[in-house]
Amino acid sequence: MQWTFPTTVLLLLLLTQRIQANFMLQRLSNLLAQNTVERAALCPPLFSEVRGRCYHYGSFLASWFRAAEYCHSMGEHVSLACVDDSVENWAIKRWLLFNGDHKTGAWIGGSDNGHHGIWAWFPTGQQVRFADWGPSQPTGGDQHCMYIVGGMLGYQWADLHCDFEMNFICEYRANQVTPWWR
Ligand SMILES: [Ca+2]
Repeated sequence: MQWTFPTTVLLLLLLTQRIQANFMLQRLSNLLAQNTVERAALCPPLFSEVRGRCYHYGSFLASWFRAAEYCHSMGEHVSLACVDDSVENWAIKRWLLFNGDHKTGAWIGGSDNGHHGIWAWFPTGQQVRFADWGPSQPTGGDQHCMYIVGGMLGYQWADLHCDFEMNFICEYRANQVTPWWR
């Protein structure tokens, strides 16, 4: 094979990108490992460590607001769970599959109360960026509270009337984020 100039440049470019990607992956996995160790040690009693975060499964039925109040009563920095990204979403789904009640859903911290159609995480005020709405969800209308659908429906998200009573998920330190600005 003739090593023409463009071929050599292309090969060098590919090689550089591969080295960079490997380096970034290594750094990311180091960071995740560090984070997991640090946070795991910080889970308070009654909370389960799930991929470096701490959750409590509220196994009695409550409205969304009552569930939020119960989470707050568990201590400082505890609120309804906020699902920040697909990694956390998958971790929670898997955890629910083994630890949740399949006959009911689980409230989480998303709501469009008072700003209909704009979903935000109530514990943090951050708008919902990553989302995992189930088919035809959110319904809208007078359904303003977010939950993870239970059973065999894939644990995707849906909205429902906030006064419906179901199980819920509290998260420790869900609200430790950068303050948002309008
Ligand atoms: Ca709905």
